[in-house]
Amino acid sequence: MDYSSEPPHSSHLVVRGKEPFNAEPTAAALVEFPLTPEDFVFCRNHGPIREFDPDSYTISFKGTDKDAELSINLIKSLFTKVEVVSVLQCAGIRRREMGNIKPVHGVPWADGVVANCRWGGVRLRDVLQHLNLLPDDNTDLHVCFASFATLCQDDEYYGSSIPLAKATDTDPGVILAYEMNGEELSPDHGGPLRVVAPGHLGARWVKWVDTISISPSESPNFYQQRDYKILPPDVETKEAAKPLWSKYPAMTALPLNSVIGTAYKSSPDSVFIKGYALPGATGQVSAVEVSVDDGETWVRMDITYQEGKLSWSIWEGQVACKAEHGNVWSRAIDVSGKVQPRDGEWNLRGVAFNGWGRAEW
Ligand SMILES: Nc1nc2c(c(=O)[nH]1)N[C@H]1C(S)=C(S)[C@@H](COP(=O)(O)O)O[C@H]1N2
Ligand SMILES: [Mo]
Repeated sequence: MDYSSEPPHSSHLVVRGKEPFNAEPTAAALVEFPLTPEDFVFCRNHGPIREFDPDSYTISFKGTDKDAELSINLIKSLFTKVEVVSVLQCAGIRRREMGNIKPVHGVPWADGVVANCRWGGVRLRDVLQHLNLLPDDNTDLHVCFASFATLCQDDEYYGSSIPLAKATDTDPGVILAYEMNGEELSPDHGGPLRVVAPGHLGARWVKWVDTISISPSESPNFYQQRDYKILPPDVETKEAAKPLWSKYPAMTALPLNSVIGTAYKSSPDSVFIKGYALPGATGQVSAVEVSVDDGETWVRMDITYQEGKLSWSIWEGQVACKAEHGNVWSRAIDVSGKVQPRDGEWNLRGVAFNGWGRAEW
């Protein structure tokens, strides 16, 4: 694959792989910004990054019985612009920690593959409705997103899908985004147009999207069918996984999670702790607690930032503790009362790790 025309990348990221370019900031840097500035947004790629001319960029829409095409300029002018704050996270978040249990396959991500941004664009629902591509009965249909214009490692194109009913929900459903944090979406993050699928793992947020089709089945793409699935913990090799991929469901939401970005001695009697927390499928984070005694007792932290139900939460607080050095754990609790578990469960691909956050001071 040709990596000779990569755009320049942010220098604030720890590079985990050059070709394709995979890089993440530290959690300590991330928690300093409620909205993640572009330079601190991780880059996750399965192939080379391409720059496109927005003036000649078009998207093909394929319905069940007819097709249509729209230029990006037309998309911008025809539909009401919406903005949503939503956290984007890669399924491989905290894979390194899972790798401490047993080796896993994949980019060795720490806890920086997460970004809380304001996405600007149009609702997929509005576009499909305008093109008369939205069937009255959307049950059992899927919407497939593809980028044929970019190459990737495991298939002829990058693709994913989401059940159509979910994607065209108005709360908020899928956004076709051309802006990130009020700026034009950069090539690194999928400009001129990318899928923003709040509540779904990053793998569904197809960058440089150029084809959107309605289909009775999920995307046949590798990244929908043969990856981004949680296999049972006794499946330990690629060979053993082969016959099983088709038997397990594609991942949707990532789990309730929390991570400590900073922990330091703030006075002889106290430790200051700051981190982020991520909502899971059962709703927004309602509390974050930390423990300096292995989970015996928990101290509630203050949530200092949260914007709507799709954003991450930033939290901080002090814990009384005289020890010069020690360990601190964090756990998030959501509106349904669900509590982040102590141990994350191992799986072959190292996805969706969400054991208690941990740091040392
Ligand atoms: N076309 C394309 N879209 C893609 C990918 C890719 O490799 N190619 N990676 C996906 C994955 S796995 C993630 S986590 C997000 C990362 O988005 P970012 O690089 O803007 O952080 O994009 C998704 N969309
Ligand atoms: Mo990802």
